Amino acid sequence: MVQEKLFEILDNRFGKTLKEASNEEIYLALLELTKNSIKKKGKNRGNKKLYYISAEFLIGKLLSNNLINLGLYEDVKKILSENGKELTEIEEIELEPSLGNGGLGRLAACFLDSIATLGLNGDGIGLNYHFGLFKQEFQDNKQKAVKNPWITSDSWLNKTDIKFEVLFGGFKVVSSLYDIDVTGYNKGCNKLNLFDIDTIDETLVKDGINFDKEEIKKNLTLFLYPDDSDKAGHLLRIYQQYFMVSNAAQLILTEAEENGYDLHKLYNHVVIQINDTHPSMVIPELIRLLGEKGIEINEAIEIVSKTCAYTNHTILAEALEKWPIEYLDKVVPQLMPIIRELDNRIKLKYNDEKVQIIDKDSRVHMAHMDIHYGFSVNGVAALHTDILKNEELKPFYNIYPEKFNNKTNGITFRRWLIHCNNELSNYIDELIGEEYKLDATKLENLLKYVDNKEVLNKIEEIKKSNKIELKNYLKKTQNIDIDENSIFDIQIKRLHEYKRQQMNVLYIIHKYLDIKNGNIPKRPITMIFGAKAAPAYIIAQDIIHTILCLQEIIENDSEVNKHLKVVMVENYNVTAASKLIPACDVSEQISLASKEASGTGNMKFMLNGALTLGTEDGANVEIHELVGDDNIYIFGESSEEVIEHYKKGDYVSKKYYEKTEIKELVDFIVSDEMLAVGDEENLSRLHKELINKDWFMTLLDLEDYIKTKEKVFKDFEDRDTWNKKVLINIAKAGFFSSDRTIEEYNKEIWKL
Ligand code: 26V
Repeated sequence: MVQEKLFEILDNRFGKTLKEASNEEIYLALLELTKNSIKKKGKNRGNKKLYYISAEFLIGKLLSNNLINLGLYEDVKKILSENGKELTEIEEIELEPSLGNGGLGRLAACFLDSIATLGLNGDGIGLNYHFGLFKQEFQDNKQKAVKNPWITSDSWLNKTDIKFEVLFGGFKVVSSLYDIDVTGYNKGCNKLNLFDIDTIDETLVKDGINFDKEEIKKNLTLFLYPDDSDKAGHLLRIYQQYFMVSNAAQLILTEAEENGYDLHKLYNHVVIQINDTHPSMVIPELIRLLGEKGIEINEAIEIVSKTCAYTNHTILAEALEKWPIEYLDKVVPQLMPIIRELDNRIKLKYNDEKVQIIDKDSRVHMAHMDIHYGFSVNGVAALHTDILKNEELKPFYNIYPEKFNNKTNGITFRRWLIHCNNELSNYIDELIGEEYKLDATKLENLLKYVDNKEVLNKIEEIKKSNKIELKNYLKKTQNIDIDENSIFDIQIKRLHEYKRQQMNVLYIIHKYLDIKNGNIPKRPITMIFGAKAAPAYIIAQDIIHTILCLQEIIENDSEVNKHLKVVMVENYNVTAASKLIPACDVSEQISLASKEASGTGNMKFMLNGALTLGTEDGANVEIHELVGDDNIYIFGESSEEVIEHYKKGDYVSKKYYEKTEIKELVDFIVSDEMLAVGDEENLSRLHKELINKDWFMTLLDLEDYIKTKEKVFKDFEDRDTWNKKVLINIAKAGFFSSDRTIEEYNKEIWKL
């Protein structure tokens, strides 16, 4: 069946057989075949619909995932290989959209997969950024950001004829709606709706990612998170956010009216999940639009409050959006009277400055609006939700204890096991059947093999073959050679000081100096990083520079390079993640306790049989509980201790720096070796930062980190015991299926 269809498309479009067709032609044919097969699948329906509004959807490439979800993957793979073609090579033709930044955007993509898989009626709403976040290149040991175009004439993107008008202060734009089909595994489809405008001018982008930020009609959807280090950048983000939510609100009301729903009872038919604060203006916008339809303000506020739910993804103060009234007055003057009214009601009721929407500096706290005027507030891991309740959002929790709830994040196993580690998932099928694909907790059936030497060896063999695949991938993409017999230790995530890549850097320096002193590790170690840094985040750029300099020094040191290798993967994205994760031995999850809301990479690594080296932070806490002390490596101060340090202001990095062992490592950053390959400005800025500030307490946990990591590497040598730990991690990963997370959202929040 599939074979005939594929042959037919190739013949009709290109007049070629599969054997004759190029990879590009095969990709286009598979795109058509997949889209046809999606059309035949029904759309998930229901009397109530979820709208998941998010500034980010980090969907990754879609071909293989859609094939898996449609049940065509194995057939297509086989047909291709019978004709001398490789699906993995066809996959390379597809461009990866970078419509997301990190965890928050990837979570939204996993959620769409699970919502569709569970047959739930729910669509995503976001923006169609032409150049996404940015593409990372390395030049002179530094990150260079360039545009990442991904929209091609034949793609997953469908243009609809839906258009809305969006009014900004002083001018109006007309939107166009595009959509991408979201295929559920075995079940019906949903949509990811992406709004855009037709007047975008891609030629505005000249050097790198710089463009004229004032020309809103031409630049509105060029980039995600355009550099917001200045006022024009902030204003552009508000334009984007309002454009997203005004379109969302209009789409929601249009669909409700088409379905004949009573707008007075909108909450019986619609639920809106506000993904972090970027879509928060949907609250005043919906109130405004209901007002235009003749619903008076008290009722409109009540309707909207029963319709909207908010997810918090971070406790970092700088990421909690507070927009100056002056900016909102300029961009969305029609919303300000409503926001003022919402704030007045709170000020009349509560005499506590901490819960006001508009503060004394005339800034609008978006999260505060969400909490007061939404019916649910959730954190993304148990510890994170506890911190929200007891620390960050405590005054709100005191007012609305019933609104607060936890939804521990999850990942879709279709992408993060079946696709990225097909060999392992096929082997798991053999061992315990396929039930786990729809009920992930069934992975626990693997536990009966914990002492089965044959199974453990096979799992080790699969890991080895994934390591070889990664080796080939890095050779091809970056011309870097790595040794598959070394330990692969991987830290991949956005670059941020709280995630403490710089602590890992200090470990590498420790190891480098140790090897120089003649302490040769039993087995070579490959330390792999992948991370993009926000272009305006200076210290993050400095950390990337430091990693790249270390990579160069170690590579060129013949005494050391046999035992230690540093690799910084260029342009870390979903595609790279799917090569890196299955090949990993040690998963670095080393954020300062209390700061990582959840993490989801930690779950992907666990599922693919890497052991976690981590702090008691985010979902690491839950991983620890699931696998037990023997199957994870935990170090560092607890979140309670860290929070105490912040309260007392008693962490002084200099005190730690003065210890000789630590001083030596920190000072290496500005050593002659480093200065010979690096830039003094960057290196000494990081050096000073660590000694004089170190806001995220790198030096606090450094010694414990080094000690624990040494134990990890030592334990790796006992292959049987290690493999047993690996198996236990895989078996216990079922809890982190996003199907479980979405079932909880639906049962406790959405009630679809
Ligand atoms: C905020 C800002 C504000 C400044 C401009 C750039 C920017 C970009 C993104 C954000 C939102 C950050 C929130 C976020 O990504 N949180 C992550 O969410 C994941 C999914 O819940 C979670 O696993 C990660 O721990 C959390 O950091």
